[in-house]
Amino acid sequence: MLPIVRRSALTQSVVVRLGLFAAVLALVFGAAAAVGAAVDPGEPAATCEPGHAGMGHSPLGLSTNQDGTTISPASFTVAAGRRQPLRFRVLGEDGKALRTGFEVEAQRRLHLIVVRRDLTGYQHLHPAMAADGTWSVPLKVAQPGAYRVFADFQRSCQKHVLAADLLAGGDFRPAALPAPAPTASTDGFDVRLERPALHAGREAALRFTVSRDGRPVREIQPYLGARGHLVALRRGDLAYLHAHPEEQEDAAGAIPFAADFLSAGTYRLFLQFKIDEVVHTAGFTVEVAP
Ligand SMILES: [Cu+2]
Repeated sequence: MLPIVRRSALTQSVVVRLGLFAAVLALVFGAAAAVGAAVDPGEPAATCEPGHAGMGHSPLGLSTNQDGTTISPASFTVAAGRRQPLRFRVLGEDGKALRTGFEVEAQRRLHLIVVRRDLTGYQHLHPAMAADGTWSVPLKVAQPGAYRVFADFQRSCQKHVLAADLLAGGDFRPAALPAPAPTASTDGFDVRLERPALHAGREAALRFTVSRDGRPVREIQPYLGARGHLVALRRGDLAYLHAHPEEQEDAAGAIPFAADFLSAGTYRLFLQFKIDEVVHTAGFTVEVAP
């Protein structure tokens, strides 16, 4: 069900997967009962063939439209430094707003990623949809610049990533992309990325471990039904890769992913993980060789 970045265990039997799926559903609905509206109750989770949705070899997130759907923001500008509603619709082939058919994936019907085009200011939001099909979410971009907004959703087991630019006027000072490094620090945590050399089109295991003051942190809470959430964006065009790990536990407390980078280039990885009810984001730059 993941397009480009995906778990390696594709050989797992469908029976085992369905068992896991049922267990996850039970967790999801149990959690939903406990915390009310935290889990999107909209469309039922789709029972897609593993690895089916969006499996393909064209990059996602480079266009406002894909497979008959189009993102239509209410505005293409935003004021930096102020929280304001971001509104958009997803239009179907007839130009009308789609109101149904958004399948729950990673506990939500739609995931919204916002990042400035220099790959700073990453945000992961979950808009709500009104009855007329308008999605909205409060958004604050800290600094002026050109931002990219990605609407990530699944319809008919097909991954869609529609993207549009959102411009924040002012004194834009692009940041230099950090050099590749095996560790990143965020909110007092140190995150280490272990990986082999990365090559275009070749699956590679990515393994993240979290520590604080030199000691491993194993109390990583589920976030969107998984141990972590990972988005990779390609420098230059912000092509979009996305994954959720399938495994709930790793013997060493790590957060494992498998990534299949489509093409050579420089990518920025944004790992999100949850500890003590707070979601943290760590960024990594990686080079992918041909
Ligand atoms: Cu999300």
